[in-house]
Amino acid sequence: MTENAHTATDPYELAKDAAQALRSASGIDRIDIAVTLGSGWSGAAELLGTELFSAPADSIPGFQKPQVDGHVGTLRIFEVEGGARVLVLGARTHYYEGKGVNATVHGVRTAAEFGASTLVLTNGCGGLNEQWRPGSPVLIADHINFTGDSPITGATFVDQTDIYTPRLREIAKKVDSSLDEGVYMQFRGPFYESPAEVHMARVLGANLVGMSTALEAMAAREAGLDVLGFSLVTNLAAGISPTPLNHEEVVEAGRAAAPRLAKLLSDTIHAIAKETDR
Ligand code: 8IG
Repeated sequence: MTENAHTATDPYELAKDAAQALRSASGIDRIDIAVTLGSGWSGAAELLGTELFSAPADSIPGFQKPQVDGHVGTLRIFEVEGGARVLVLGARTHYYEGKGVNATVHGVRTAAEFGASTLVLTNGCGGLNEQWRPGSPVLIADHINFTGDSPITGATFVDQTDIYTPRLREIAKKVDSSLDEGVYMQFRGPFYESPAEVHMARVLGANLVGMSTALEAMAAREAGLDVLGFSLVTNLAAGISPTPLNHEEVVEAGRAAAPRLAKLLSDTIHAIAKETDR
């Protein structure tokens, strides 16, 4: 076991180091809820409550600069009404970046080490159900991890029944009774699926396709967290729409949906906080 926060090689030790670094930097000894902001969902942070802390992600052990846009995500802690503390993970390392599965679930493990009991995962993804117009939020009921990889290793037989906690899904549906549920299939990306692959996803029982979330939910489950997942259908998956989707239309649909998504996510987190013992 290492004493140096920057040299832990075991991914679980690195998450402990990261949680300790967050404690020292923020003066906050533990959080209650963590939320990962996927594309389309970032507006929720401003609605959560009082910001107690903010830091560039790469100032904390194990969080990395994304290789592409060079934009460093931010780690923030908010106090919501009632006193619960929410860690907002504005940085996500995607599996397709090639840094390994441990890097992709580091934020999840750090949240668990920092005391969280609940993790809310959000993403932008492709939808297979034609009723889900671009801009529609969908609750994740279950997933298919199609990456061929796992954050869980060794003889650790983690139960994935109810991996997306039914109690939390009920809370979300109370916040918005029009929410549909879907099955999310994580591909390794970074390519979008071919129409035949989207057809395969449907045959296998999925109706949401994306490049995150399943591996993170697995790591959360291993760490004993309750998990809630929201997808934003940003586009109809390849081959579902007879006409290829116009990129500007997709961007515009996301922009138009942003206020609703922010409110849905923030209201759901507030409702979860109310039912979380501190
Ligand atoms: I936004 O259609 C977004 N992310 N795999 N497929 C996959 N990921 C996505 C998609 C999609 N749209």
